[in-house]
Amino acid sequence: MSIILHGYRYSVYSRIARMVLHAKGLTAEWAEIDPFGPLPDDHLALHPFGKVPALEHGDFAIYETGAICRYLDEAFDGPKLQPKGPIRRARMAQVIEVADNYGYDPLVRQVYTNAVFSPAKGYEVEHWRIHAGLDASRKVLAALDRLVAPNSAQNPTLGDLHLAGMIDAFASAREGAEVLAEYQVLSRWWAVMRENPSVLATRDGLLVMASSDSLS
Ligand SMILES: N[C@@H](CCC(=O)N[C@@H](CS)C(=O)NCC(=O)O)C(=O)O
Repeated sequence: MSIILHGYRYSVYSRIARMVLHAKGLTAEWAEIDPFGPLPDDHLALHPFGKVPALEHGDFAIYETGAICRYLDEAFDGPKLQPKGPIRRARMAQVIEVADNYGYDPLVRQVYTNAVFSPAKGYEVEHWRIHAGLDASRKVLAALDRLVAPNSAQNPTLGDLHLAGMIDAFASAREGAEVLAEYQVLSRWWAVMRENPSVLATRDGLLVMASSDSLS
């Protein structure tokens, strides 16, 4: 049965699903969909909230990145990406929830989109959003600094891969990298995670900051 991943090349969440596919040694057909453009009915049938990613595996279809990744881990052979034991498993789930509910907006939508993505694409930049995102990121990074186990990057879980997608986007903005460096556990974790094969294999959608770009 084939796997189809419906995603957008620049989407951090689609990249998280790609990282998990890579870590599991799976290949999937890629169906490109820009969730910010007009959406065809067949995508809305797969994802009623009109976002990406969505995954099909034979007759089974699922959306929401956390659920997709858990399905891939449990339905297929390959390295197990969820720790055993209730405490480590709960901690992993907590990292994913913190990243989704408190991290994505400041780290990705505010800082990465406005400091890196929009300038690279020639879109209008809302500078105030970069400042607001950097401010809001501190509380999230401080919380993650207490939750992430630095040595978990050696054998990454779904939580490490999920968070890596957001941290990579954030740290690709110079100002984001500077703020991240203030958090020692997270920085040590990221120093290992950024070299992870699944992180490296999926960096193609991440745009880079031009050296002339700066905050103003
Ligand atoms: N809760 C969703 C969030 C997915 C999401 O926000 N995806 C972004 C791209 S990274 C998207 O489709 N945005 C389109 C929009 O917000 O209209 C998940 O976990 O999959």
